[in-house]
Amino acid sequence: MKQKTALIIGIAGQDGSYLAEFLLSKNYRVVGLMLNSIVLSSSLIAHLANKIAITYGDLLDMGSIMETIRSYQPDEIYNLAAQSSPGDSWRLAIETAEITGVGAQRVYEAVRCVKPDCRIYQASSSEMFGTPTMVPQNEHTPFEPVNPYGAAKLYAHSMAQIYSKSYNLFIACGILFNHESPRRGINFLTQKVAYGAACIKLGILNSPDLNEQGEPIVKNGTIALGNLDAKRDWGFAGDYVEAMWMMLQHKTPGTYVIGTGEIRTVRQLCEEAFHGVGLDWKKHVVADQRFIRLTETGTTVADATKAKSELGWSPRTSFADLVKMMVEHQINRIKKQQN
Ligand code: GDR
Repeated sequence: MKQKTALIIGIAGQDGSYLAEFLLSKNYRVVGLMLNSIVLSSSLIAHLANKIAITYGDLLDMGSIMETIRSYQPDEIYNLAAQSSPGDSWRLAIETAEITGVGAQRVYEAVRCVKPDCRIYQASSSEMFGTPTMVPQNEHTPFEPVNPYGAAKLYAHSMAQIYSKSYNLFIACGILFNHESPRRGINFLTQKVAYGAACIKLGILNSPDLNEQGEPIVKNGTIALGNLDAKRDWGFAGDYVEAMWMMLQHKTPGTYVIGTGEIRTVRQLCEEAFHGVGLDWKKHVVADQRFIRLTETGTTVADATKAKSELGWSPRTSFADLVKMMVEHQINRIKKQQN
């Protein structure tokens, strides 16, 4: 069978790096598109550098996307690039619209013009549900985004349906709920908590890594967080990239909700992380108004029944194992830095 080529747009992010490893294990030729400001040797894909092809481009630059598709003739494209922080999306509202929203449309346009038989995976998000009236959410739950990020993702999601129907393109959308890993960016909640618990366990009471406000994430032995009552469905990113691939192997393009179906609060996350290293989270976590969002997303939890029945996908990693993996990774990382 002919070797397939996959283009991963946003390969240097958490999901891109796991997906690249997964596709290599499936014998794909993997091409990664990334921003030229990213330093490959210190990126999340440094260990894959001699196994993949790297090209530089930007979702803001239609020419770079078209040229990449023309040169590599991919069978599958995974669009994972975005301004991916809902919390930052008020401050970066226009950039979020341009990259996360219209950027995805540029990919659909480029495929339409250059290689219309190429299958596209679009990373949609549970943030499109905003304040959902139904809990849990499935593919029929109405969308009601509450931040610029959710609105931009919804634009990209709607355009995927329109391009699919109007031009007969194969565009599958995964509505992914929160997915985390040791490769998560430091300003996302789970990594902030994992890093904080690891520092305090190792006796570091003022950390070198800084939070969204430019202050040490651990300051005088405590970490400052926003809304401790927020509820989320947290899964492992490594499990979720397999669902992306499965969507593109299905006979027809569809939309699939991907999540664990388990709901936890920020407090429960803190408890799990600190308890795992023998600490009481209540002594080390403080609520700080500065991290509260202008509008908080409602209770998002996935009903992934369709993905299970149509694709055969289910999450494999438990919440406890995910948190343990992240805290242990941070402990090892900090110890290495100390040596
Ligand atoms: P989210 O992820 O916005 O859900 O988007 P994040 O980890 O930033 O927030 C999760 C929840 O934790 C609450 N929270 C805090 N969040 C951050 N970052 N920092 C804090 O100090 C803090 N305190 C409480 C937040 O209010 C929120 O409720 C992620 C991203 O990966 C998106 O790209 C993706 O689409 C969605 O998940 C599904």
